[in-house]
Amino acid sequence: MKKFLRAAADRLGFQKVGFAAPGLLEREADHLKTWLAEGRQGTMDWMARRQDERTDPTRYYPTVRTVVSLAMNYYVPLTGLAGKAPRWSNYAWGDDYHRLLKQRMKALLGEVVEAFPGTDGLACVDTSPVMEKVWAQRAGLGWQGKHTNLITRDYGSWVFLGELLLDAALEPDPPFEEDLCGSCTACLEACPTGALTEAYRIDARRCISYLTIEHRGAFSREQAGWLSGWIYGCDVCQEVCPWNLKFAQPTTEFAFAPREFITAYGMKGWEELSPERWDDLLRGSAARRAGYEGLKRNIQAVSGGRRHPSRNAG
Ligand code: B12
Ligand code: SF4
Ligand code: SF4
Repeated sequence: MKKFLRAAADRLGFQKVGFAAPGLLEREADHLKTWLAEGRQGTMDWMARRQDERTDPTRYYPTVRTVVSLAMNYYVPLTGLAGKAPRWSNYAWGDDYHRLLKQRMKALLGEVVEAFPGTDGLACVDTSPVMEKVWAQRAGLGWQGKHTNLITRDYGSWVFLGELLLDAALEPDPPFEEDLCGSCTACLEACPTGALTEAYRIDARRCISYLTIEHRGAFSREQAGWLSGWIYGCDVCQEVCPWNLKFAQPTTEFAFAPREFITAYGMKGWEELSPERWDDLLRGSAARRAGYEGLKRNIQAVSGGRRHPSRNAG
């Protein structure tokens, strides 16, 4: 079944696949608890819910016997755009990855069920209570870098993660035990807001990605000054990572190609965005997550031109 899954995942456009035995994530549950107790999740209240399920897939999907971890490369080499406002993160240039990965994983599950009758499973991408980076590391796909993202040796960190929770017990792959960050601290130094408070620890409340995508409500003056030109997401800590500089490979997934208006719109175009135009332009895009009001708020903060005074502006 592992061989079958590997071949089918490859055919469906996943670059990496690995297998891990489900169970309680003791150490990570402690980290999550501390993170929440410190309020680092900001307004993401959903991160505090279903903690028992998030830290143990057998609580979420009791029949799970194997976590199949999958990664898909989404990198589009357009970093020339970086550095100039308005900035838009690579992961949201094309079609919504949630939908694309879910469809592919459901197809993968369908193939397994057909080939191995009696097997069942569940496809998870991002929104399920599953600690995806942790499972990817356990399944041998890569390691969690100091910027907290999962880095692979062959594609860097520009990969989306998803899991198939399978009810069939398969031999686990060796976990990725090395930490290949070594003495590098490039991401910690480059983060414009100091959101990476220490290696491997993020304070989402200061993270531009959180502020522009997940934060609900208006910005305080201080928050508005932190965006450093980004109106949707932030890639600074990934752009400076030597593993990305050396190993990033262009995606072959057409659906992730940038929508032209995102790369072509200047600040003025964004400032004039109406709700109708927003609805039209961002149909099927992950960037709908912030809502029209959220995106307008981000645009206003960036066009105000304020930058965080005490840090590298990215
Ligand atoms: C919440 C969330 C966010 C939040 C918080 C980010 C975060 N690092 O948690 C915000 C909104 C800021 C965010 C931003 C982004 N996200 Co996000 N996010 C998630 C989500 C839903 C949950 C992550 C989580 O569990 N956080 C809880 C905290 C506690 O975990 P953590 O920071 O990873 O900390 C771990 C370790 O660092 C360590 N740790 C913590 N404290 C300590 C202390 C010590 C001493 C040590 C040694 C270790 C340690 O333990 C923790 C548990 O393993 C996942 C999807 C999922 N279901 O898993 C996507 C996910 C992580 N996001 C993703 C992406 C793409 C992004 C962005 C790149 C998007 C963008 N361009 O704007 C940014 C990256 C920002 C960054 N530097 O992390 C991808 C990452 C893919 C990858 N290759 O890793 C995921 C996996 C979604 C997906 N399906 O692909 N995200
Ligand atoms: S996404 Fe941006 S703000 Fe968030 S930790 Fe990385 S560099 Fe810092
Ligand atoms: S920039 Fe350096 S420290 Fe940060 S994740 Fe990449 S290799 Fe690790």
